[in-house]
Amino acid sequence: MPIFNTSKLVTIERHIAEEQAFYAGATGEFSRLMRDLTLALRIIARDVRRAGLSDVLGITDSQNVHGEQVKKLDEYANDVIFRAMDHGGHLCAMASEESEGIIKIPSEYRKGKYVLLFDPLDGSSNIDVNAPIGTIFSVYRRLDSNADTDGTEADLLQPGYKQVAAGYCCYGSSTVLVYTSGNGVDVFTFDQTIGEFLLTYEKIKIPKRGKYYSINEGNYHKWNTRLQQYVNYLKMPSDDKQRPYSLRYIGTAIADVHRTLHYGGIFMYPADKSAPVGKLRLMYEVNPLAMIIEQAGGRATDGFGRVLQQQPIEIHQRVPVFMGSEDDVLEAEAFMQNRHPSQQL
Ligand code: AHM
Ligand code: MG
Repeated sequence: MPIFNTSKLVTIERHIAEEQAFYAGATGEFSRLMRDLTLALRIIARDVRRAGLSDVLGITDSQNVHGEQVKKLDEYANDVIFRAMDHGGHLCAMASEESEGIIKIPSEYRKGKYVLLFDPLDGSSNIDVNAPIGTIFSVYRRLDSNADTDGTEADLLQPGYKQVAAGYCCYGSSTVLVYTSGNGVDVFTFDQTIGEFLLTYEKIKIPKRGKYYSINEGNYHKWNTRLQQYVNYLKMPSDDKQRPYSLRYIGTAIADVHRTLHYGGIFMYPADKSAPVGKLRLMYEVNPLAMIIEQAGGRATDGFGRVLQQQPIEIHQRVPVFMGSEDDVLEAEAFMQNRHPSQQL
C-alpha cells in the first residue's frame, strides 16, 4: 500500500480551516488551538532531530555550557506544548503524562472552551537509539461551553467518545501527523524545508484484517491463559495461509499503532500479573489512538468493551488495550472472553 494517496497540495492549517467551515457556529477558536499545537509539534520535531547530538547541544538533564540546568527531551517537549498552548485563549485546562495533576491556564490569560490532554514524548526509552517516538494529543470541549473560568478535573475526565479531535505526531523516518476531528483520519507529512505539514494521505482506512501482531511477548508468562491461547493461535500455520502472523514490536505505542493503521493487524498492551490494568494511559495515550483507529474503520477495546465508552476516574489511569483491524480485534475479544471455537476443542 502506498503511504500517500493524494496529489492535492494542502497544509494542515488549510485543511482544518476547511473542515471547520462545515460546522455551523464555528468561531475559529478550534482552528487557532490546532495552529498553536502544530507550532509546538514543529518545534519538538526539530529538537527530536537533534537528539543524537543531545550531549553536544545540551538537551539532557545535565548542565549546559552556561551552567544552566537543561531539561530532558520529554520534559522539554512538555514545556514546549505548555508554552504554545497556555496563552491562546482557547483552553481552560490541560493534563499531561509529565505533570501530576491538572495544568492550569495562568491567571493573566483568557480561559477558552476546550481542554487538551497530551503525552509530550511517547516511547521515551527509544530516544537514545534513534527509534521512532511521538506526541499524542486529545481535545475535548469543556462541560459548560459558556464558562470563562478555570477548567476543572471534570472537564478533563470525559469519556473518549466525546473527544472533539485527536491525533499523534510520529517522529520517524519522516515526521508524520495523523489527525481526526471525527470526520475520518488524514495524514500529514512535515516538509522541513518549508516548515509545513502537507496532506499525504486523505481519509485513510485500516485494512479489515492484517498479518501482523504487536505485543511485548516477553511478558508471555505473566499473561492469562486466554491471551496465551490467542497469541499461540496467531503463530500457528492455517490451511488458508492467513496464519502465521508476523510479530512487530517497537515499544513506542504511536509507532506500533501507525504501522497497524497502514498495514492492518493488531496492537495490544494487555493486563498481566505485574500490570493488572495494563500499562498504557487511558486519557492521553489510549483514547486518542482509539479515536484514530475507529475513525479509520478499525476497532479499539479492552478485550471486553469499547475503550472510548469508559468513564474515566482519574487523569493517569491505565487500561488494557487491543486495537487495530476490525476482524483481528474481534478475534482477540473472542479469545479473551473464552468463546473462540478453537478454545472449545
Ligand atoms: P512512555 O510513555 O513512558 O514512553 O511509555 C509508554 C510506552 C508505549 O509507547 C509503549 O507501547 C509501551 O510503553 C512499551 O512498554 P514495554 O516496554 O513494557 O513493552
Ligand atoms: Mg507514553
